[in-house]
Amino acid sequence: MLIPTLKENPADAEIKSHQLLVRAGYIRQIASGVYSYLPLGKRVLRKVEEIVREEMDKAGAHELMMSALQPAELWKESGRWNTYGSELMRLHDRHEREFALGATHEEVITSLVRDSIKSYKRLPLLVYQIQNKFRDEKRPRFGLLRGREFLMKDAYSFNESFESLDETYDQMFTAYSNVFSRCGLDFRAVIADSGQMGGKDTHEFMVLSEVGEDVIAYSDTSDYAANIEMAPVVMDYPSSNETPKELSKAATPEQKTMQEVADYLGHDLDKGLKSIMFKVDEQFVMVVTRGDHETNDVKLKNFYDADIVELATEEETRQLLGTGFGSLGPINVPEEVEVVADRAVEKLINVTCGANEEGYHYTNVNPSRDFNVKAYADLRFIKEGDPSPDGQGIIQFARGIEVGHVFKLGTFYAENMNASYLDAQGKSQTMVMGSYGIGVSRTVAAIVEQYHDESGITWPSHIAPYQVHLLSLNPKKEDQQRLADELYEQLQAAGIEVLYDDRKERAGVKFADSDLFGIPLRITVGKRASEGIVEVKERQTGKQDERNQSEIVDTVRQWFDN
Ligand code: 9G3
Repeated sequence: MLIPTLKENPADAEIKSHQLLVRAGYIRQIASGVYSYLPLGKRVLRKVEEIVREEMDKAGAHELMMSALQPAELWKESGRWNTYGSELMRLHDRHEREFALGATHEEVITSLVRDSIKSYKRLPLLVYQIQNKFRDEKRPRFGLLRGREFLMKDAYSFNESFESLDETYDQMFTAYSNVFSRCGLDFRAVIADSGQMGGKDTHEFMVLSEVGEDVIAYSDTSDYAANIEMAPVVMDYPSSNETPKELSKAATPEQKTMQEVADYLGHDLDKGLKSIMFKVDEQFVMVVTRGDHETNDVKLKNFYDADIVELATEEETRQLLGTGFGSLGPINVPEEVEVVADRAVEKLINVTCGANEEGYHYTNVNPSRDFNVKAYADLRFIKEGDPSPDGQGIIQFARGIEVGHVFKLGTFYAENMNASYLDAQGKSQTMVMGSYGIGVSRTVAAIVEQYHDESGITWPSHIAPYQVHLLSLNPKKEDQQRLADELYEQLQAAGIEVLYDDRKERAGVKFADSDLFGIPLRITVGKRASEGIVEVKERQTGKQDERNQSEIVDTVRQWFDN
């Protein structure tokens, strides 16, 4: 059987799930972010797929399989051919026609449905597939957590109205909660940012983990949880009772960072203004925040409803404002620079900011008096300790791995691709869509992140590749070999999934591999084989016991039943 285990962690594996899945012979990388699933890995993948299938079918979705090869025309119709850069893997066929490898399937499913559904009687429609997706990530890493070819379940709903979409969305929400609970995961559904998808509500299902790339802002007393990218800051900033002083200028010759300037001028960070230059689509924008806050680029993008938001370069900044990043400020900026500020700035009194002159800062700056802004808006990242947006409790942070994402897409694709239906009055209406994704291969890795110990993986019982790992310690001994062979037959005859290690290897090698694999129950045939006695050990707890051969099938059945 192909299970190439390794004693050492692969050099490029930084996190436990990546290390253990490779060392235990579950996966092998063939290119950056591209993996093959070996027999143990494929069996686990199938177990997670089956849980997803059962919950999707229970929710009334029907499985289909779309093509991974997608004609560019569809992406030109939706207008997305050019909004995705090099992340969308593109190729030409033998006739030089343009194709994309499927990164997602909104365009394909919409083109399928618009040609086959014409009447409101056929809605709502809910279909899904489980298929490899291709996204040319700039920095693939962490094994299956961020790959360039990965297994996704993607579902799409077509509804008559937003009310109907709400119902489908809630059904999917429940199905997702069931999937991740059955996978044994500690997860949270968090309010997310719908990004360039347009659409309204969207939730991400996050598995709590220190290696998660996403940060979740959650309330310490209510069930409020949101991706930090979009978590709104809902708080009243107290008006300062200071009297505004005369604006003045101070030399800050060596001071570059916010902290150095604050220390030099003798105030805290929150009495300084931080000005960051962005390019929002083609417009230069200076975002001003309080010195102890961070600009949230996703909020900025949504504020401008922009396609691209990126930091301006130092030379662009120098050309515009005559100085580098160390002394930027909103006072007297040229008109091609638009100034927006976070709401926390509006009522500040007597603060400092860069003078747009190398080595100088203004002091006693009073925003409402000394500079004007296009708008004050919620443009900063929420912070730990801020009040929870739902008004209950205080915000804490946690890191999460996004394993699912449900979207209310609205009519974006149906409008762009003419997916319409005739309503009960015979009037043509635009379909309303939802899309619902689960990262199946990413879920496998997330499970390992939550289920492992220092010796290897400790799978939840019904995710493991096999239920029982049967070891014969000394196959040369006739009585051991015979008992182990008999047990193998008995367990299989009882319908129990058993992996049998009958290799001519030292016991230590077999035990080390067994700990790596993480199969829930291990049955070891050793010295007491002559008495028909074997050892049974639970992988997760380490609890072990001796059993007579005649009790084994019942012991295993009972163990998996409760
Ligand atoms: C692309 C590329 C990357 C992408 C997309 C398109 C993310 C893209 C958002 C979604 C929305 C939902 C159905 C399943 C659930 C998620 N990354 N998204 O559209 F061309 Cl290269 O995929 N799609």
